[in-house]
Amino acid sequence: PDLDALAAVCTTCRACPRLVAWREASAADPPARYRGQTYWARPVPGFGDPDARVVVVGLAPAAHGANRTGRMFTGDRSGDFLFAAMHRVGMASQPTSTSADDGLTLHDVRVTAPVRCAPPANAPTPAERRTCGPWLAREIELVAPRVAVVLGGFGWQALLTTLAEQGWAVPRPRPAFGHGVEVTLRHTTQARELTLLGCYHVSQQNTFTGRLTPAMLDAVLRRARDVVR
Ligand code: DU
Ligand code: SF4
Repeated sequence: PDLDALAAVCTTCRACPRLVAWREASAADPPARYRGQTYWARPVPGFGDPDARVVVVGLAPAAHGANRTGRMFTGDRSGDFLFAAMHRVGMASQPTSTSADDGLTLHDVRVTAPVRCAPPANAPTPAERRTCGPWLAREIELVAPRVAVVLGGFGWQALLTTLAEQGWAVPRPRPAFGHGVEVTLRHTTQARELTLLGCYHVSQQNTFTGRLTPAMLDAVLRRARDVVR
């Protein structure tokens, strides 16, 4: 219920003028294959199990993916790669994620992003990252995950900033992002631990070139499950 309320408020946000313009401009100019579809064209909230012990932190909605379907990683190639892996390791009820009403459920996992509106060139500005930070912070607080699988350096930096602000002891200098990097943080006042697992982003740039293979992603997801076990 709290997460539903958070999603309801989040989806009305218009705090970043450039991204509000881009999410709407993308909706107004779909590629041929999506012509005639009604785009979501709003902030995209987190999706999945409200009690998840594992969160997957991406970057931002894709203009013609989540910005179209209204669900994280849904309706684009990145999501195809991610949800197929989640299904192989038993985290997702089906291998595909095509629309918000396709029946997909996630088990013990939630997918979210540090920036919730589609940015031009998949590149939010530092200011946009800061502006959107409280939405991620609130979601992390409500879900209280044990593990965060962080897809790419942008999400890594954004999450560490959020966690530091929430009272987690983040080492200085900050641990650098890398595929396979594993860092366990302690909270300064609560008896909690959170393990961050770095993973190359599931974008086509990485998956088409073989920089991130299905086996590599499966291994990170399996490691996430081992940590919570
Ligand atoms: O309304 P709801 O049953 O809380 O589910 C909202 C949304 O989250 C629905 O699309 C299924 C998904 N979900 C999930 O993926 N995994 C869960 O354990 C519970 C809900
Ligand atoms: Fe609001 Fe985040 Fe979208 Fe900016 S990116 S308008 S802060 S939801």
